[in-house]
Amino acid sequence: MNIVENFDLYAPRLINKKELLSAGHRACTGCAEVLAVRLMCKALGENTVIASATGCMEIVSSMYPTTAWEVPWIHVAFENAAAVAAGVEAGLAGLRKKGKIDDRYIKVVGMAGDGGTMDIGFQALSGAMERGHDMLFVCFDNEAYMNTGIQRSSGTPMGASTTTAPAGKISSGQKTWKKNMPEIMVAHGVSYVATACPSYPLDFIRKVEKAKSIKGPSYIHCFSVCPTGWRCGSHLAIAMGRLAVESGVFPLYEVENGKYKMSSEMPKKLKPVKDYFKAQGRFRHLGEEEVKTIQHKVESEYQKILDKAKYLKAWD
Ligand SMILES: Cc1ncc(C[n+]2csc(CCOP(=O)(O)OP(=O)(O)O)c2C)c(N)n1
Ligand code: SF4
Ligand SMILES: [Mg+2]
Repeated sequence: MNIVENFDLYAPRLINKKELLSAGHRACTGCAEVLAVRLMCKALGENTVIASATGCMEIVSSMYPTTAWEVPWIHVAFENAAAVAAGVEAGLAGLRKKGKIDDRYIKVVGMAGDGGTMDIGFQALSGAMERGHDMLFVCFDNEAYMNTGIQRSSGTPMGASTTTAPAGKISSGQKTWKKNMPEIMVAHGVSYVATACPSYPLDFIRKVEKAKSIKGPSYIHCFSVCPTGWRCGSHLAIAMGRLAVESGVFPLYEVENGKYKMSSEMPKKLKPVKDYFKAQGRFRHLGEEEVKTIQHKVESEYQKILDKAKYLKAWD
């Protein structure tokens, strides 16, 4: 039977049709981050409690007096999503022990942007992961502080122009390499760490389902294309995510109990980074030499992951 022609027959087995982030939110047109949140909710299902830091996904989903959330959802400060999620998890465990709630498994999830994860929320996340809470944390990385006006974060890639690291006569945008957050989580001994991108929805859902099944801490780093902040067409969000993966800028892989595995979505041969840069205004000022330096860095970082997963060099 042809899966494409008989999609309706197969789709229910692949994707939960129920929307737990409803339509009517206020995300920008073409926002890949809100698509990722939708997919995450589908994979998690109803027995979920989410603690969400201040950031785009909070701003667009909970404008008073409305909400797009169909699961229990707590809006917390910019810096403490992981601490609140850890507290909810401990509270639920206590209530269960006292027989005050039923035995149903409830997944507790903390979520934040790159700023709320890698910068100001880092301490809370590090503590929650180190204490081994039974929770998932998802970083929605759009590579800057977007909802407050595109300020740089430690997730902003080298060379990208932002309002606080602008490209101009005396500066060429971001001056530092992107913080490697998935590797920092691996170093915490987190049971399951994965990178994911909504341009690959089935891979994305599979990874969230996997994290849900893990008893203990898990972490997903989600590449979230932001057409507004990256200055690319809103129709390009899915293509941009694919190019980031295909060029090795954002490799898809997972680490289960320290064991690395490349995702099958990774191509045998990487595309040049300049193909990924081309349609984005934030990289438009970069010269040939700067792009070359970034290309080298991308290749060497990618090779490190391949080595850990014992793969051959992808561009050989
Ligand atoms: C202590 C504190 N400092 C600053 C702010 C203002 N603020 C709210 S969200 C935000 C940036 C969020 O960036 P990120 O976590 O990357 O999420 P995004 O908006 O990109 O989704 C800032 C600076 C705040 N709420 N609290
Ligand atoms: S600013 Fe970017 S991440 Fe935020 S809602 Fe708009 S497109 Fe999405
Ligand atoms: Mg951000």
